[in-house]
Amino acid sequence: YSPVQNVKQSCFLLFLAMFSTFLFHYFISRTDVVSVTPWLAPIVWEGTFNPTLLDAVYYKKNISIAATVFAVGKYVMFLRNFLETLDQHFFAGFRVHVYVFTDQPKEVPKVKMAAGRELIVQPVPSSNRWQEISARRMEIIQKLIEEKIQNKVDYIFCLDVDSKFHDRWGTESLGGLVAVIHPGYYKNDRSKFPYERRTSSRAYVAPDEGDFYYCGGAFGGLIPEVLQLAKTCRKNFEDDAKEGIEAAWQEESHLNRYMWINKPSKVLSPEYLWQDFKQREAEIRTIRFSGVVKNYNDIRPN
Ligand code: UD2
Repeated sequence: YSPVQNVKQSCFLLFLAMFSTFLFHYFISRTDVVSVTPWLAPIVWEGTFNPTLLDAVYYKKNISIAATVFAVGKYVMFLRNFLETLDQHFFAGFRVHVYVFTDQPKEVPKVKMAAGRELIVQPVPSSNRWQEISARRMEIIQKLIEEKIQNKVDYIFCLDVDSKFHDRWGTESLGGLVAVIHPGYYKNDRSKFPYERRTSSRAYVAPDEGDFYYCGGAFGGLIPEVLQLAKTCRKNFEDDAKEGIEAAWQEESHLNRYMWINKPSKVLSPEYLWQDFKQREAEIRTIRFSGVVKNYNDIRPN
């Protein structure tokens, strides 16, 4: 070897090492956000996982996933966009069963799903109180799991219909119990979270308690874990109702209480439920799923 060639080769290797470190830090690890909870559950952000590797792991397991969505009253108008974008981005390439609960089965758009994916429409009663529609979801999810899907699917995600997908939501989101950090409060101190603060409610969370404020509009996990969550939230909601109490944010308040006691094993960043009316922040490198802008007065029954 000539000394010049040696120096050239060392420089090249040094450049390669520096470049791969840069790539790793930029694409695989994040230093601008918290990516693990104090109980060592991952917090999933773009750049903290390798999608190809994860998909390969789960393809081998031949998993199937259920998604539930409710479209009661005027909310049927959101279904087409929700379903079309779900088919494109939600567990693309995996077996997915989408359960649509509605009071108007004939109005459900006939969206053609990709191979291996199915759309199942289930009738539910209408209601003239939006709070009841939102809250009764836990009861219906409990029944769906117990009566239909317990031995059929591995994971379930329960999603708000007034939303759409924009980017991958896939195997990186899988876990025993999965919660999504609410985009409205992720920068706030926990004393500011809109938990139920009345001690008389079963959803009560004290000012010095709580980890994150989670969304009611997206949660999931393994079937037995979500069954336990749905059963508990439903019972607490109903027991509160018998005493004339409705938690501040209905089932979202009960879900937050549940997640404080039963820590989620995976936490999804606000990329997994952004709100279209909010300006995108620097740490949000991608928006995977977001709530569309809506006028409550036009669409809610009360
Ligand atoms: C928040 C939560 C929502 C729920 C609610 C509780 C997010 C992004 N959203 O949203 O999940 O916890 O607070 O108050 O975390 N629905 C109907 N018909 C109706 C009313 C509601 O089908 O007339 C269904 C529909 O699937 C909708 C969901 O219930 O997506 C939640 O209702 P919302 O979107 O009006 O609640 P919102 O935006 O206050």
